[in-house]
Amino acid sequence: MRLKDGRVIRFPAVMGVLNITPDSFSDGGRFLDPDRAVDHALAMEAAGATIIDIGGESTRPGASPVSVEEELDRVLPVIEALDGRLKSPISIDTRKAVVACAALDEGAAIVNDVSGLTFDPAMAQAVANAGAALIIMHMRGAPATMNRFARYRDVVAEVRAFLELQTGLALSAGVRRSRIIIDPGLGFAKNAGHNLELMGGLSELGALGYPILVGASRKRFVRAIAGGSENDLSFGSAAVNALAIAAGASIIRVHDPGPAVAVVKMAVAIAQYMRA
Ligand code: PMM
Repeated sequence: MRLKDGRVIRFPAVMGVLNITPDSFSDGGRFLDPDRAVDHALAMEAAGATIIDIGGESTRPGASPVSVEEELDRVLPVIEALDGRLKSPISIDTRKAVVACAALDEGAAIVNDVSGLTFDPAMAQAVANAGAALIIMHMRGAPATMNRFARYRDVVAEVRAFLELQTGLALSAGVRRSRIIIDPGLGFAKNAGHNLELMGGLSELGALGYPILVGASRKRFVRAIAGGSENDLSFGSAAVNALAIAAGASIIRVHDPGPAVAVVKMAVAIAQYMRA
């Protein structure tokens, strides 16, 4: 994918997660100090991440929203400090257009909207105006309430319909087709069974014609199925990531890019020989 500034992201890519929050699922509280956050972003790039996803609002189930000011205070100093030091593009993980615009002004190139353009009516236009890339993720409700909405008749079809609608919205606002990425939103208003069904139906989402991002790293369904020890979570997440790549995913979002790069290399090597 070619970004506005000419940088190219080669797929499949590993996106490293940097949550600057006190309460995120797996790395909450670790990177609230800007210097530590900057060091971690650089370390993830050195380990092979080619996108760094920076977020200042926790989206774990039940998390309470943070104000625009708080979110900006968390992410902007880090994005600013990374300017000129990080080669990889930064994606800003936010639902708010004001935060997205400020981050894009500081050099971020991608907006990762976990609400899939449902939270802030100004988001699609903001992304289009900046010429940024956009990740449209499926979610229902908000992190504080989403578990209530984990009811589907056909989760793959419903997620696909949502993504079709929201990518259409992005296109009408002027976001370039070649800069849109879709994401089934594993764990967002979905139970473990829904996540597995979505993994099984990734190729149906791929039929929409956009690159797919899969974020499974250390999520609750991995814990429920693979187990909760450090090793269980790492290897369980790696299994999801390998299968995602084999099913055609273009980006995996992970907390530990080093092993994920090896997973991608291996999965890509085998996927070229997979038979229908
Ligand atoms: N998951 C989380 C946060 N942001 N963004 C995208 N596009 N896809 C995801 O699956 C996703 C996301 C929650 O996980 P974290 O708290 O470990 O960052």
